[in-house]
Amino acid sequence: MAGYEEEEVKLFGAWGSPFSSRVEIALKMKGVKYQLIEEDTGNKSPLLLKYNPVHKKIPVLLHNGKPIAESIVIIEYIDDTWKSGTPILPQHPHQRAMARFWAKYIDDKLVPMWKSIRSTGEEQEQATKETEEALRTLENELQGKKFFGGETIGLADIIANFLGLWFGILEEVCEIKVLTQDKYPRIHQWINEYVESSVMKTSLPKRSELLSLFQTYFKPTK
Ligand SMILES: N[C@@H](CCC(=O)N[C@@H](CS)C(=O)NCC(=O)O)C(=O)O
Repeated sequence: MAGYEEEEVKLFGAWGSPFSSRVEIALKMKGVKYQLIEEDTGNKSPLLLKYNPVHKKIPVLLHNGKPIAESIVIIEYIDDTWKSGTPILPQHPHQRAMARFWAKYIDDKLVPMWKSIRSTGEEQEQATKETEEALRTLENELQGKKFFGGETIGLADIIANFLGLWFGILEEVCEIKVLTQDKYPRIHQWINEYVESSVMKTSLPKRSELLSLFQTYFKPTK
């Protein structure tokens, strides 16, 4: 849309981060041009610390010099700011509330598991149990639906980005299997629809490259 090209949109992120990827997906859904500033989370830049002094984490969106942190907040900001492209949240207040509800559930219950799933012994058992409980809930939620957002990808789907690509990679690296096809057929179907969708084909990092990254950084010491 006219004028958008003149705007300054910078994303402080990292190509292998599912959180950073969420924001890239939202920007691509809206057709917003942006510059990705690759951060090293082990050696954060002064600018990242300046723009996200509270959490000191990526992603941070810088729009015309104004920073916004936290991926869910950033995605809602993107949806509110750019009316071009594909809407991310529905219009109806109840549907908007439901989208936010599931986005929060996925963020709270599933995403923290990617760290603990790498642990061993009792800790891993507990983490796996909690992950399975969350997966069962999501499996139920997908009944009769293509995406968490219904017929199209919405906020909750983007927040479940980790489940779409990263989860399987972590299972492979950690040599565990939680997300089995027989227990979670709808989630498997969702993953296929998600990664094959046109926006994800141009937004998600390459699986083989992510796998190498996690093999390097996340392989548990045995
Ligand atoms: N709740 C945050 C989570 C972001 C996050 O965990 N970012 C990680 C990279 S994947 C990070 O910056 N870690 C650096 C640190 O924890 O110091 C969001 O949704 O944006």
